[in-house]
Amino acid sequence: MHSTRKILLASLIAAGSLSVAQAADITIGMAEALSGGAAQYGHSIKNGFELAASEINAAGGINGNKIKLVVEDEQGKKEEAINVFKKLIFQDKVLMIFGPTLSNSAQAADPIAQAAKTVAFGTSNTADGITSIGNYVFRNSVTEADVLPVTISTAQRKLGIKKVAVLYGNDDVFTKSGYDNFKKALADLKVPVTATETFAKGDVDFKAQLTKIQSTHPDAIVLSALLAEGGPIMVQARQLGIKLPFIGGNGMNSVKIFDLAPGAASNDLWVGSPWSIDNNTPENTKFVAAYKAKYNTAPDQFSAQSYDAMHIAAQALKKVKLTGNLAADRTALRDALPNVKWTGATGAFEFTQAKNRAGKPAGYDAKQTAIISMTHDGKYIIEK
Ligand code: 1QQ
Repeated sequence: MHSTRKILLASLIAAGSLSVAQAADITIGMAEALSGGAAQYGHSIKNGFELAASEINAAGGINGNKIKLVVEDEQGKKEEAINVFKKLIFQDKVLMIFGPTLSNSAQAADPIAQAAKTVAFGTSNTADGITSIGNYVFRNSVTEADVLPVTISTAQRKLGIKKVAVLYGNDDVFTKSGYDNFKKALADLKVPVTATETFAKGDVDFKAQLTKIQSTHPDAIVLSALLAEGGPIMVQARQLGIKLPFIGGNGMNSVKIFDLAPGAASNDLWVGSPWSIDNNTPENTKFVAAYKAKYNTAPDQFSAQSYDAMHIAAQALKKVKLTGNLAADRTALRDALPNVKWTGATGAFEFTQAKNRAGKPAGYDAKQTAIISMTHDGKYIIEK
């Protein structure tokens, strides 16, 4: 650069009339549950995003622009998710939003992003129907509809289960959707259900349901729960002498279960996800090492999914020529995202377009292969 221009530029920056760093930031919103029961997931998710963003920025950013994350706590509550989405979209003027943590919140808040033509990208929403909201709604979390049939059939093949009892939360979008999909998978595989019991968010005593289940002599308990209830359910089952395997959904696939149900209480829990800490691909090995180095703890599938999601968004952003016109830039990012193919910590990834209730093309789901794992002595072990 010519030296007089350099001086002019420097004085403009000093005078505050031009901010090179700010002008070049790509502002991305992150709305996750960082307090309340779902914070068990939210913090892992936040860590994954921040790790990926720091890697991308350290490597020079996106076409020279740095990613700046605006972090908001949606508390795992749908009203709060709506508030936070509005703040990020209209006040912070983010280019896109990652989150929210729960499908329950996504179902409430994603329509705000859709109406504002701003991408809402979930990394942990697995219930049916989320991406039917519209074409600005994306997720890289594989749905319960895709994973649960594989979990059930693997457990059936390896455990020889003939009949199961079902326990699920009946007041949450994800736990209800998990129930629907478990029910369908069990019917498809002709596994009879000996009892179906329910609970609600915030419940702490599950002994009545577990005792009833015990009296029907199932070979396993199929559980659609979030950790806040799923942890105590496993503890109380073991206290009642129920040593049966549990077959869980996405909510039970977190290392936090080993804290919530310590020792043998968390043994024999079957779950499915594209990610496993023992999947020794170069991408995953690099992710696990980088995560451990930064956070001094092991990652889980929730951090792996958010880590990959940030890299997926970065791939799309590389193709977008940002103009500074927010509406145009938001739409250009939306248009670039569906074409991204990425191999990350969770393996090979691409999007597949979902349909809305009228059968018309809507948002985008993940196309990935599930790995089934079973817990033993504080670890998830791959079951083939
Ligand atoms: C959903 C889920 C939860 C387990 C996310 C934390 O899968 O709400 O869809």
